[in-house]
Amino acid sequence: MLNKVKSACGGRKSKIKRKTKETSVSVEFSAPALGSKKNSVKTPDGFLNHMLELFAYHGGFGLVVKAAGDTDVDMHHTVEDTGIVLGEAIGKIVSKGKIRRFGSAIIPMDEALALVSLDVSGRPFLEFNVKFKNIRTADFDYRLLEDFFRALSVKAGITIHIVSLAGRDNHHICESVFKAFGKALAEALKPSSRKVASTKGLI
Ligand SMILES: [Mn+2]
Repeated sequence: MLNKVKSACGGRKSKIKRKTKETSVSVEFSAPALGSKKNSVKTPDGFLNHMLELFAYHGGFGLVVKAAGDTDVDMHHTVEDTGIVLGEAIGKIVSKGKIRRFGSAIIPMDEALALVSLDVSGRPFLEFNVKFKNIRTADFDYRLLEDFFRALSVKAGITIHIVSLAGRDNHHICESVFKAFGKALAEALKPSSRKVASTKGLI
């Protein structure tokens, strides 16, 4: 993925649409360097919207998400496919320029504290060490967030470590995770003057 580092740093904006028999998802994503602040997140779930808005705001990203799906089944397909398409959108801009590659953030939300550390390396991996107090509220199954981040890591080619260090309230735990993910990704996607961010000479 990152072996295309000789291409221009411009074009740090992407748009991906994906339609299956289960879901229809479109994502527009732009890196902070572009200065876009166009944010609009519309999925069938208010909690997921809230989390994606936090991610975009605190990362300084431009983000437009439109997602619909077979929510009469449950939210699984829609949450996972939103992760797939957001991951593809992120992966698309990564291949177009030289970036710092690593990014980390430790972010609190009241009693909750989350660590997110990323390697935008073309190597998909997810470590999701987050313990929720209850697996779901009436509206949202928190376990789906692991599926969301796994899909994103695979499609974007990012090693993602997410560790919840403290927290009592699930909403706060999730907020600290999504804010930290936004901050860490913004750091990793910053332009780098190096030709290749690896001692191998190729990522
Ligand atoms: Mn909130």
